[in-house]
Amino acid sequence: MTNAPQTVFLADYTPPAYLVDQVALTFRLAPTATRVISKVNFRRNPESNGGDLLLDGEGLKTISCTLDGAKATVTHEAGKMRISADQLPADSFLFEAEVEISPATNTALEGLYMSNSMYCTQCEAEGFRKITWYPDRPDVMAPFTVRIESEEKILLSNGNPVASGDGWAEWSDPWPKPAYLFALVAGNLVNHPDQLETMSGKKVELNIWVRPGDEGKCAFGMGALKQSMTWDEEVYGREYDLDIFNIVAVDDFNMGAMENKGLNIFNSSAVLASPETSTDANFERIEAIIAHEYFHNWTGNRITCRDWFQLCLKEGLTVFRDQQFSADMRSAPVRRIDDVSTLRGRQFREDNGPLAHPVRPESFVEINNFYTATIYEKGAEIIGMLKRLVGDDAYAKALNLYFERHDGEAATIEDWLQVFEDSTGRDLSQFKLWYSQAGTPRLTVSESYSDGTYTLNLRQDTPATPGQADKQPLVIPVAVGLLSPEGKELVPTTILEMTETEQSFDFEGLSARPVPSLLRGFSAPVVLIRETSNSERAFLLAHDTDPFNKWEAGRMLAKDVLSRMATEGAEPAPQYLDAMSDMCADEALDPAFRAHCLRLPGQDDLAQTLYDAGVTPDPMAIHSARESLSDALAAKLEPLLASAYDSMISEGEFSPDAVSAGRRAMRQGALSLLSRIDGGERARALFATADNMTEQLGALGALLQISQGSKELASFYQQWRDDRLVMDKWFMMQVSFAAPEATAATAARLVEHADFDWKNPNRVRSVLGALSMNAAGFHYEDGASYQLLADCLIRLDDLNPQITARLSGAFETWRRYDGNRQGQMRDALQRILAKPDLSRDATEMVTRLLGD
Ligand code: B3K
Ligand code: ZN
Repeated sequence: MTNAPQTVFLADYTPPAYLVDQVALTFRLAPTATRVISKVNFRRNPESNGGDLLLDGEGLKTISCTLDGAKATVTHEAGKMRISADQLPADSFLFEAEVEISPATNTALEGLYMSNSMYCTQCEAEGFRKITWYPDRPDVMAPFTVRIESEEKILLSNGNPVASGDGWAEWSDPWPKPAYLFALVAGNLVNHPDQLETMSGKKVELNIWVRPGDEGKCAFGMGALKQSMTWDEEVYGREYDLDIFNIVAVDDFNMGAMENKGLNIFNSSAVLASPETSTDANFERIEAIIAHEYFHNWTGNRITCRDWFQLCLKEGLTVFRDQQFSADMRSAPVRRIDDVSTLRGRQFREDNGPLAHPVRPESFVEINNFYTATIYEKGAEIIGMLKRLVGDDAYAKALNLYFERHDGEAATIEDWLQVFEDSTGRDLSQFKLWYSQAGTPRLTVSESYSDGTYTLNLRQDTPATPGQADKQPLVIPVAVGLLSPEGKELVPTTILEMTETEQSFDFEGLSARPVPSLLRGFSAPVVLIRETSNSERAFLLAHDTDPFNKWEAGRMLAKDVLSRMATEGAEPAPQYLDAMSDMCADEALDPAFRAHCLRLPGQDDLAQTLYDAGVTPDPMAIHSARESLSDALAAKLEPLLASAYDSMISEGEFSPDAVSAGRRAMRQGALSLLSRIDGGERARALFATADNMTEQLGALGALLQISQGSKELASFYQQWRDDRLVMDKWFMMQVSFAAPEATAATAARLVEHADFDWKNPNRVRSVLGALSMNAAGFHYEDGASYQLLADCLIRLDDLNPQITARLSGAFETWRRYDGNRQGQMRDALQRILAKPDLSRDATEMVTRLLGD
């Protein structure tokens, strides 16, 4: 059985026995019978003793297989082909194979597959083995040449175009790369062309390839690409290294996008944009993903990972780089707030549940299950901490050394840290624990003040996680500033470097007891615990000079108020409402920032906080508390909101820039609250006149949230039924805004809708992803959502294991809840596990979710 779970361990890593000098591939494309002819020049790895040649392959129909032209005798074992050492002609030899594959029936969207009659590939992590026999591991790097034979109009692969004729094209990629970066696209495509001159004066041809009809949605993405290329030159000194850079938009894609060398393949949702069809959030996400994939050219492609355990080497660093880019393009404080919110919402949740794993895991069954918030987001936070500890100049120096030393290599976390040790002289052995120790550290703070000296006492502990009972103290950079009781900055931001379990830090010569602003800019991915008062929080919301902590103070205040409302039936606290009123009225604050402050902490954030405090969270009580507090905010802030709604109106042509988007965000925040008072009058008017998706969808959401908008929903459908990406929004909105008791039924109805498509990951996510994110609806006590999700995942698993496994993460918080809900979620998981032939992906996830 090919799916028998086999665990791979980091400790078992051995270098490849054979390296590859050159690969030549020929593709004769046909929907159900594509021929792949490969010529691979192997050479024994001088660092290994040789031995048998082992090649990876999955679902291949092998037509022929030769060694230096002679038929090879092969044996097969668990997804591998073995050619015994005695058949291998010499230290270097040519392996040739011809195989047949069926892209049209490949619904897993891994390997070569078809999307809307177009051929495309996805090879990371281990998809190349579904294309042909090859050492499918990232430490085998080689230059590739590719010949595509097909009647399709446009034929693309990695590298530079070499030659083409009627029904064929040849590409050559001079840069050695692992197989996971291979890509091929063939289809009826049109391009949005442009070009860019690089820092050394080289002209690079740029293209975004789309289906006919989508040409008008490429300009924004192209702009983002050019900005990314220039930014990487200016900030990291990295220049692009081929004559051409192609991006292709694909409708059926398992994730956001893929950084294949010179041929990035994008989920159409992550590249196509227009004011009429995309929201401000879409524009921002597209800009970030284009940058992310482009930045991989150096952090991922030129320097890749030795093995998949090192995934954070490229992903953590590339996320960190795209976050820096977005901060430079937009408002840095608002970007930081968003990044931390994502981290807390996804990574903290993961780190506190059954799926917790180190940023560099030590074992896996299915590597696709490890493209997680921990590896991406916590991986990026580790880089941020490193930069904070060594300083900006030392960081820049270390990065230069990294590029110089490891260009063209498949590297490890040890290599990465060595570069920092060598260039700064710092010992990073304790810091390295961040890579191996899972779990979110708790940083408990107490303080004292006497005779002008203020002392901060810090204690760190990291809770046990699966397989890791005992934790060691980490290096934690704690950025601290002190404010005077009048709200003046007494001590500017200072980094306290914590290395022990308990440590104290003194600040001397103060004239009065200061108010501390701790963990400024969220200087480390930890949970801060400190006894404080809501007056102090309101004070910091009003006076903190650190924008992140200013926002954080408002969030903590809201969380305290909501917790009391959810558990003690408390009333909305006037203190919170007053603080919000002052904040909202402060015209000196960026509208985007104000919009962020107005948003209430999420349902899941509150559930985790209550759980941490030893209270079993009641999703319905949290939901009611959030509703009541929103009503109270609306009532208290009405005049301010009404004037913001009127004054933040955009004039002139729509522009997706950060300032315009910030004004729209504030206006939307106001609209959403005001609808609770005006019965949806403003929202209906806006919906009727909006000429951009941000406002149209915002108005629809404002109506749905007060259980109105059915007429608007119907007209939205009529207007957009032919636009797949907008229809995803139509599906998603209905589930996201469904009332708790109606959520499961809404989702159940939508998966039966004529426009629902089980084979399209975006459409599946728009219903099932939204179902799991509507926390009150997902956890509604009848358990209907749990059952529906289990039914859907059982159905989806045969089509797309990766998406099935990912969506099963909806159950990761099951242990937080009461016995009834726990039992229902456990039953749902067990039912999935019992499905005959459950994929390896889903088996691993569900097993981990259930735990021991
Ligand atoms: N490297 C890809 C992710 C591949 C996921 C494989 N299951 C996209 C990215 O991180 O840029
Ligand atoms: Zn990435």
